Amino acid sequence: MTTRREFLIGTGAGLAALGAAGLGRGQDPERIWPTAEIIADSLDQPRDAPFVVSTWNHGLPANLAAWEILSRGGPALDAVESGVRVTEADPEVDSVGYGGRPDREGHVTLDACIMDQHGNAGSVAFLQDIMHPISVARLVMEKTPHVMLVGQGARHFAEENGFQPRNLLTPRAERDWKEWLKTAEYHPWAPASDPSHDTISMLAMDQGGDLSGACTTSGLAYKMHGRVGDSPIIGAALFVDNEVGAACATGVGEEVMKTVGSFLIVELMRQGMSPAEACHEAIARIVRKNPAWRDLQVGYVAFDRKGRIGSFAILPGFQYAVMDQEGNRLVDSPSWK
Ligand code: SD4
Repeated sequence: MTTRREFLIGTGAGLAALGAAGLGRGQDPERIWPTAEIIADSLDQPRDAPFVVSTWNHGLPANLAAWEILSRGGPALDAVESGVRVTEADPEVDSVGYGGRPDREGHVTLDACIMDQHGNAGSVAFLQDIMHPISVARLVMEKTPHVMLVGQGARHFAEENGFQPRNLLTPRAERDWKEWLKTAEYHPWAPASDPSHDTISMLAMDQGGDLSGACTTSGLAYKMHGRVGDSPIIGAALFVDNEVGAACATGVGEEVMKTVGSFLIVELMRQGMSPAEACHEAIARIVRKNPAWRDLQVGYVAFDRKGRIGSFAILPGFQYAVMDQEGNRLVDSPSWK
């Protein structure tokens, strides 16, 4: 395995990364580079398009739907929309779309965004009763002069465009919510006991080399009514720049928003960092500022134009799914802790 020292000495990118990370006086360099795995990660090698990357293990079936489009030369934008629609429609996934956990008042409220190779973006937040917020976000991008619609306005727009409203609160989610109400203890920052179910963020490069991304979620379980997380915020949960690469997030949205994580990662890649290094630095920004970081989970995954993929999380347990010519597989992310 490459050691940290070999890496830093052996690659210009490593040195550039250390410089860009801006090691301050008194900062412990071991905390800036806590593991060697980020460098040893074999996904940090160039790969041919097309490929698709998505968060958590529900990314595996979502990738398959995206691959159906990518493998026949279809656009990355269609691929990411179709991919995450699989998760939105799955009642077993309790953190996205239908079957998502409600807020503390029992309402399932959804956030989503999408971004294409031209830098166009669309987003919906606090949307209720619509199964596929990602498709509404795409229509906001394509049919309106705006980027974001929220709440009732987003719902009216969806209905005007043929989306049928339906109750998204499944009996299972309702039962769990009623159980939660008995204590109503709210620890949104605590890592989920089952970390395999969370927001889906997906990034793809198509055969033509164009990039797109999508992100969709029901947000933090039992959140305050009206709370919106990072998932519909362009630059926070998702950012795509066709010249550089793409990045996306999962986890405690407040931390991602405060550090504008995905935009930061893409900009760090533009300055020469690898995707793994850039994800690591975005996590470092959270850890350095928030003394409570041990109780927070945030995970980032990103790729650059060469097809190098990288990730980093605050806590162990974050996984992402990658599909390319080699197949569809789940990858353990390195983490700070
Ligand atoms: C949010 N980022 O609403 C979402 C939740 C999430 O993995 O991603 N969980 O803050």
